[in-house]
Amino acid sequence: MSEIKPIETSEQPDTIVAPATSREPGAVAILRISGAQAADVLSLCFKPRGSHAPTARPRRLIHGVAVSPTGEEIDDCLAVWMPGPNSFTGENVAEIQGGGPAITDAVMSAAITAGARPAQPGEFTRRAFLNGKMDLAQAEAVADLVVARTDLARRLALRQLRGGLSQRIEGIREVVIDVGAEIEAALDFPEEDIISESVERLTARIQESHQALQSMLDGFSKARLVREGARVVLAGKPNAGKSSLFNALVGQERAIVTPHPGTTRDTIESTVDLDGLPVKYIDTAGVRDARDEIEQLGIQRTNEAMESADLVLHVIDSTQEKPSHTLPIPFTPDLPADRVLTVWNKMDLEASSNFMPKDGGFAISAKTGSGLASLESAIRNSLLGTAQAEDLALAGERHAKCVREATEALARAEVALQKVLGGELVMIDLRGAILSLGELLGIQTGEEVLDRVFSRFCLGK
Ligand SMILES: Nc1nc2c(ncn2[C@@H]2O[C@H](COP(=O)(O)OP(=O)(O)OP(=O)(O)O)[C@@H](O)[C@H]2O)c(=O)[nH]1
Ligand SMILES: [Mg+2]
Repeated sequence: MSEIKPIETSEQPDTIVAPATSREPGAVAILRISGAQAADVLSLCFKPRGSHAPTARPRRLIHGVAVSPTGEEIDDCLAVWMPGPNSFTGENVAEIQGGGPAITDAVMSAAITAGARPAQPGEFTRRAFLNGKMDLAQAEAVADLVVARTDLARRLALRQLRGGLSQRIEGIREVVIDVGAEIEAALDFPEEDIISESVERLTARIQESHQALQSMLDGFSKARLVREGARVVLAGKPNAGKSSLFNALVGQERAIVTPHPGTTRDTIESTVDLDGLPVKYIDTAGVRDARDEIEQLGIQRTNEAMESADLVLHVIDSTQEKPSHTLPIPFTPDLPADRVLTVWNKMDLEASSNFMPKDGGFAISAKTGSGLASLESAIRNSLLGTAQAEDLALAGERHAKCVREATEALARAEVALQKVLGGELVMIDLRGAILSLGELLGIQTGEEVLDRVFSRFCLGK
């Protein structure tokens, strides 16, 4: 039987609680509470050691004990009180810092008995968004930052959280609104046609916005690689040295290497951080006209891996093939040339010093490591090119969809304006572009979109 009565909920959003740290045992686990009743919930499940109330000194850690609804001591804890609106969610927020999972569970049930309810994934950030603390693109960056796997991915997410993407989109949206306002004004006075000098100037402004959005779209596939990682498949004939090269690239003896052709039967994967780009290398079974059923199945997997690859390294044994030939990967479907790098291996056995691989191939030795550094920078370069952080601004299909729609609408507006098809037609497309850009920022975004965005957050964020 609980001695504490749940607090009555008012018109305001209910008070939520969730662990903000992982459930693994650790030195510190943090429970986060947010909502109008956060102060009451805190007072009911946390008793300060000193004489001050737990809310007496905002934003300062205070020492005390967490207590169960029956008043039983759970453990020594620290608590911090952060009254709204100057808090992460914009609401009253309290955090209780305790120890491992059992302590967190006990404090969490005390908080629930005291009137809070368990938060949904992403609900704290959703409230921050709804309270105007950040726009939708910034809110998404909170989740990206948590899952960033490399330093570059972290920097891109932080840039977005600081408003890098939002400011660019907002700037373009403002220009489109301006142009729209000018055309709208002309529509109100139909006797004064938009004179051709204005048409030129307005077209130029639309074009500029269109190009800025297009260059963001161009960088989108690269931004995806930084966020999700690139798949790089090593393929070629048996015994070419694929597994040896795989081990050298991942920096560990992961794959079995033997002098017998047909050693690797199944695909083997390992991910490395290639100067900020997460790269998953995939070693495969050598491709040949195999009789053995297991080997045939392995080769089938090689082909499947190649189909989903962002880049294929075609590994060739340079002691077996002539460098003057352009070699396709045997027994595999044709791949576009920009998705394949040809790698001539075993150069340590190559007697002639003027071995010149054809078509920009790379001469390396998986055994000695020679040529590996330039191969790695070529891999990074063919995946990312010379893209700079600002070209990698779009972080996710939702962003790309909004920008794509705005770009298409601006292209139509441009044509309509050029052909002087009439202001109303231009306005339809300008309004479309303004809506799409607003959607990216979360202006007038429906519940459904918000549900989708916040459902991928972890609990407690
Ligand atoms: N000298 C020399 N030998 C190499 C080099 N790379 C691989 N080898 C040798 O070539 C043989 C085959 O190497 P693996 O890495 O197993 O070749 P693979 O392409 O994975 O072969 P499969 O798995 O059978 O398709 C082994 O004896 C390796 O030691 C190299 O750069 N130099
Ligand atoms: Mg192998």
